[in-house]
Amino acid sequence: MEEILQQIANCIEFGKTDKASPYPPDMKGMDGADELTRLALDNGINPSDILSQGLIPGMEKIGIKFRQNKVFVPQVLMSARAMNLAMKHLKPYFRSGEVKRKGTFIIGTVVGDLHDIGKNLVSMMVEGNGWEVIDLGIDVKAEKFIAAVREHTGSVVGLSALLTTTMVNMESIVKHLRDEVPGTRVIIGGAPVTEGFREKIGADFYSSDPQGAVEYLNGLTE
Ligand code: B1M
Repeated sequence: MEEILQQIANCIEFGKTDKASPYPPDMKGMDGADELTRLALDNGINPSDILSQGLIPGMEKIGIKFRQNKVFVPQVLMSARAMNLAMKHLKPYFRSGEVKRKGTFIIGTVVGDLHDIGKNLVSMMVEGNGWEVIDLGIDVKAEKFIAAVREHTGSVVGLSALLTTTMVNMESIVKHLRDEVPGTRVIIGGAPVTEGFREKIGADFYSSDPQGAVEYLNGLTE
């Protein structure tokens, strides 16, 4: 059992989606995350173990390598694709409640801002670490964040911005969230955002990369 979970973790880490994929070259012809997750379930391995001992360790490793500049956006996207294929097999167990998520994370790029590549990476990394992610997309107004938090009580909110002209919109979103749904935790990030800015607007956490957001979220569950 441990061996197959280790193989799944490797597929996630190295972006081996399925047998047909020629990437990475040294895993060509081998089963990928898709086949191995199906095989693990067919062999009676608990879906929670597949998540916690296969998918999550693989995503953690790629997150750390990305932080250390040992891999770049394309590799992370391949890992996320492998993770999505594995997740497809686990979805029924999430729906039935047999596999529990760590919590819900609502993310969006703030109003006025159309950049979504960084936001998508954060979203994939957080999902791969066992959280349910509700991605509100780009150009998201405070009202939409508030409605989502009301629908998913206790969720954590993530705000992304790439422009100096739109990061300022984070301030009013945080303020509205504080007024409307007190106690909601807010993480902010994006190239122009800084720790000093976080302090100024009163958000709970600033992360310069996806891994920091994952570590903060996981810390909330301890
Ligand atoms: Co835009 N753009 N852009 N652009 N664009 C930048 C950001 C810019 C720095 C380019 C430049 O001038 N050198 C500049 C901003 C200047 C500033 O404000 N300081 C700029 C500009 C000016 C503009 C327009 C105004 C251009 C124009 O039309 N005149 C316009 C604005 C449109 C709008 O949003 N209203 C515009 C448009 C676009 C495109 C649509 C063409 C395209 C976006 C496509 C898309 O996202 N789907 C685009 C792109 C691609 C860029 C650059 C080239 C790349 C951004 C990117 O995706 N980086 C960018 C220049 C650059 O960075 N080299 C630029 C890769 C991504 C992985 O990094 O998003 O930083 P990033 O995410 C990181 C971290 O920041 C962090 O994790 C990610 C992974 O490490 N992170 C979080 C992000 N969100 C987080 C949230 C968290 C935690 C961490 O917690 C919640």
